[in-house]
Amino acid sequence: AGYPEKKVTLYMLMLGFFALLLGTFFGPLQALNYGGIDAYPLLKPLVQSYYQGLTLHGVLNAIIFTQLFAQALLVYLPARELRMRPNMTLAWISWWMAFIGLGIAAIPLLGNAATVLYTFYPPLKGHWAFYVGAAIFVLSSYVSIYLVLDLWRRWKRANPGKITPLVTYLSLTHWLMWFLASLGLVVEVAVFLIPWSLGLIEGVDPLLSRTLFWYTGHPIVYFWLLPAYVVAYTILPKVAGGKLISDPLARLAFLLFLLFSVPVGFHHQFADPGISSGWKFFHTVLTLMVAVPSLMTAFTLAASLENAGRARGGKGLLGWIRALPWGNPVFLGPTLGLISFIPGGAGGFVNASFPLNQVIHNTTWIVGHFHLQVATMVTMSAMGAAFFLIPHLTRKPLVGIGYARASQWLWFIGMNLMGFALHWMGYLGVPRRAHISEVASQYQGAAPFMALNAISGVILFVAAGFFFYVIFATALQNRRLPEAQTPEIPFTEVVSGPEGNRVAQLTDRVGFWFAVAVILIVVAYGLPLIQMFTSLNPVPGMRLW
Ligand code: HAS
Repeated sequence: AGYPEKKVTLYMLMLGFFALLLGTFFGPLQALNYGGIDAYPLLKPLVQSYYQGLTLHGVLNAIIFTQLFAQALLVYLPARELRMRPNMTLAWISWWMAFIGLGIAAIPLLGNAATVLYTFYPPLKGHWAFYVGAAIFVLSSYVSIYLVLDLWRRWKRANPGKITPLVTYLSLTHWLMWFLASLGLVVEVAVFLIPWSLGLIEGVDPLLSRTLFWYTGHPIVYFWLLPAYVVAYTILPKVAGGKLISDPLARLAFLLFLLFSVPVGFHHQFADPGISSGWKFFHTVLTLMVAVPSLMTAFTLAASLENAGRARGGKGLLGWIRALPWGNPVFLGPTLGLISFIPGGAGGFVNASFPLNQVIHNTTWIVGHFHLQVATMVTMSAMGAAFFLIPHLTRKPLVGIGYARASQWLWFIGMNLMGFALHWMGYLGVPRRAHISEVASQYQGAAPFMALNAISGVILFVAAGFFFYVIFATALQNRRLPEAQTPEIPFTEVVSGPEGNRVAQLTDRVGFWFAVAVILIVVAYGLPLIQMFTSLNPVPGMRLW
């Protein structure tokens, strides 16, 4: 009763998982399509086409679920850590904006009037209600940004000179990064797509729209990733039975994300004419920079897990791995996610390299990449978090721990098989986003991988069934523990803390680093955008500008 913010957090979380439930439903249909089986006619008249299903799948899973998870987790955790209450009126306003925005966007999506895929590239045009709903939904995240900024400022005022506590620091940098990152999408939708879909302007420039989209579209993947990293850095080591090795390294990784997440979008546009090779190369270099904090994360987390395994009595070179709590679903989600993130990240380097990208661009390779990244790493971390968050928020103990465990192993196996199959199919030239079922057999050599992809779709269907059973049965049961037995949030302790640490002190100058991030963006995007807006140099060439 003493924590009204629990309710709004639960509502955010459950709305997100509800979106994931609907969106996930289409995944196996997508996988079957590549296996040569078109199941979409069975859904008529509810769903008209493969492309409508794909749009629902992408929007609900990648855009809606991920944002709601961030809004639930990264407002609540800092509030808990600082022992402060977020502004409750605004917290509810953010939930209502998300809910109403989603509702408005859902009407054209379900009515097949916004079958524009989750990237909604012009000249594909959706109904105006889709863009307006999406805008309201995204703007609700601005309220979350304000909530965390406000918590942090109040805490700083009460604790002058002290270093921001870890979870709050990580959440704050995540939200500041998102503020900078989201501006491209906001401009694209508000200035171009809404007026265009209402008939107020005649047309839009596809290159400019794609550039604005990818300005947001790459950092958005870190907006999805960082909540999972917060779970991995600040919860997982404790759940594993150990401590986080280094608090300052975690801060440094998030600071690098603030600096380097945004100015990289051209790596999605290597194949676009109208952007010079020089700028594409510049963004390639920055893309490799933004992989550095993930490589640091791999080191810090592997060392922290080793610390945990040894604390649990694990011996020898690899014995510590066996000693980890492989039966605990809260551990399984983020850990299996991280393991999948290794091949996913390696594939990212292939994507980012200018020449190699030509081989795999617009093939199912990309789909394999992001299913390991967002559908495995991010989603499994959210699932693991749900297994402790829902009992914590509701005082209702987890129902069906065996199903919870099985859901994580099956999700991991299904996604990795699928990731493998999709990468290989892409390498053989199978296009992504293709209603391919009737001609699937014509792709020489791809048949075994297509079959594997379809099988993994079925495994994932079972995994999803188990997972949603656990969380909805937990949340909807009548049993409630007494107040005194409320499960605590397993915040981790650290081996080396921020006190007296120069790196931690430097990273805490948040205003300064925010300004540096702005400068980097202006350098990486300023001139190309001015050129596009003014059409001064529409011809691609080798020169930088
Ligand atoms: Fe990506 C396309 C490059 C990361 C998502 N990416 C996409 C798309 C999505 C996406 C959705 O350069 C498709 C968009 C569309 O529809 O067109 N991506 C990268 C690079 C990285 C990367 C270099 N991507 C992500 C993340 C995503 C995501 C994260 C979602 C959350 N991506 C690209 C490029 C394209 C692209 C091109 C465009 C391609 C094209 O042609 O269209 C890097 O940030 C990856 C760094 C990751 C690592 C891995 C570190 C490993 C860790 C785990 C350690 C494990 C431990 C466990 C500790 C370096 C941290 C140990 C456990 C024990 C038990 C021992």
